[in-house]
Amino acid sequence: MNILIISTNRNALPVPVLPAGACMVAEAAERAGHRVTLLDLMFSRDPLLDIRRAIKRATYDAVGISFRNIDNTIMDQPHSFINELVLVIDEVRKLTDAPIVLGGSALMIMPEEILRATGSTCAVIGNGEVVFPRLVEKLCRNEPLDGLPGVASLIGGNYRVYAASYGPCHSSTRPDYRRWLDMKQYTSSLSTVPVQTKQGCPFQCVYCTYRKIEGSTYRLTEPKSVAETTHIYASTGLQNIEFVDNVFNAPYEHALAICESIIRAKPRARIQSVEMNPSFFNRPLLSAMERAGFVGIGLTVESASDPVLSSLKKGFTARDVYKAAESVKAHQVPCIWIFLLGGPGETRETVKETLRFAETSIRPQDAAFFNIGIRVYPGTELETIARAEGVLTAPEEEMLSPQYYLSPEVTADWITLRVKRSMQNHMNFMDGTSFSFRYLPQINRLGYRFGLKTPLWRYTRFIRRGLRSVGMRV
Ligand code: B12
Repeated sequence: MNILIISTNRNALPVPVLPAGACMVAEAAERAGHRVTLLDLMFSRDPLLDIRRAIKRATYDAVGISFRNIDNTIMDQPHSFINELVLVIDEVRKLTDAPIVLGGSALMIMPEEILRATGSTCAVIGNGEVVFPRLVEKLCRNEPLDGLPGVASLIGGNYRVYAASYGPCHSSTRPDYRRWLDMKQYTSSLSTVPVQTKQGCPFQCVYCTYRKIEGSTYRLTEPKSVAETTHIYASTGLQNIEFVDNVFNAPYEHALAICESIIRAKPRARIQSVEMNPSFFNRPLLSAMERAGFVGIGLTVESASDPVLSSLKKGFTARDVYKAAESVKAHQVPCIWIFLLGGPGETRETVKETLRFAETSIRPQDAAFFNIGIRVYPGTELETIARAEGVLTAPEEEMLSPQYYLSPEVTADWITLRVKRSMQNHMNFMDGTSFSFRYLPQINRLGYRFGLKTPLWRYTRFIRRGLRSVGMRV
């Protein structure tokens, strides 16, 4: 069969990300004997024209659509990507009768709402590379989809989902990105090459969608295979690798074993992971990470205040956050600290507590990112809390448009003011406005041209100073 896969993500903030999932699905469909074309819209100047050209070039039996982001999750500058998706699907439908299958992380968060919003009938929940090849066979033979795990359908207004299909971790398949994507564009935008060392997330954070996307039990990739993948990418010129796990350092032993395998394999890779949990974080792990070639890490702590950490169900305490800072200080590797202010239980006092931590414990050469307000997704515990507190009144079907939780004890203006005040004295601090700063793509490209290496957030204090010297209020 002849299959077209379209990766719809065009968001270049804070950096363009490679459509790893779409590439994996494309390769899996090819292994199943199909002919596959992948159209990546990331750098397209005219996406609808490119779609028209691609579809006129061949007759397709099925079209897969990859949808990564519903919105940018930045409360004071919200941007939804749903309309772009609707335009893409409408265009495809005008040009071909081939069945359309939706997939991607955003799709899995709100499959029914997205099927309804786009007038589509079929989507994949779980590992696309396992489900998609089976699904297209059935679609093309006009067989009923009943009972196919990992398929959601909306037929005659009735939504049905057959149990999600979470297969074994797929990172042993390593997409040949150079074959599918314009890697020159990604490299010169300082994008990193995504690699998953595991799937599944057993943590219970009240706001999170990861369990919905990847399931709640770990499927670990063999450390040796992760090291091999890293080696293969690095030796073909793709040195900037990012481990895109939900949490890289849990299970702790797995993270350690990966570092040890990489140390043995000696790839010339520059590795990052910005999803680390302070509970499983110590100096032996950091030493191993440094020896393995980590050039940037991120601690997603969200808060440094116990009442907030407890109501977010983060599973660690402010003491763990302070301890993690001590470990970071004893090492060289640059670290970005990620905070989420305004969650349940947040008060002026708890915000001050978190900012006090950031101001006193984060090294000037590191960075901090403060997000204000938490995107609420249907089915999460945060949705229940938000409804009980009267913070959220929109019905579930309207939650595709960005809905945010903010603790009734604080206002967005007050938190923003406090964060901005802190940013005045700490040039290495950023807020949502910095992350959605519209010149970021140009800054990334300029950085690349001047030979700067990713992660660019290492240079936050210099970039902010530079931009302020030309009158920008960043
Ligand atoms: C790592 C990560 C990042 C890294 C990416 C680094 C990199 N080099 O790729 C960074 C930190 C840069 C990042 C940034 C952002 N991220 Co992010 N990120 C993730 C995370 C944790 C993993 C993504 C990943 O690579 N997965 C591995 C790949 C292989 O999986 P996949 O792409 O989902 O593909 C599988 C399936 O989706 C499916 N599939 C995919 N395509 C297709 C197509 C078809 C046809 C089919 C059938 C199936 C299918 O099969 C694939 C293989 O199994 C996810 C959460 C998650 N667990 O998914 C959030 C997530 C995708 N991010 C999210 C967001 C919001 C963002 C930002 C907008 C945040 C911000 N304000 O800046 C930016 C956007 C960046 C951009 N340019 O688009 C949200 C999106 C939800 C939403 N609200 O829209 C998520 C889901 C997290 C969340 N909040 O719930 N992110």
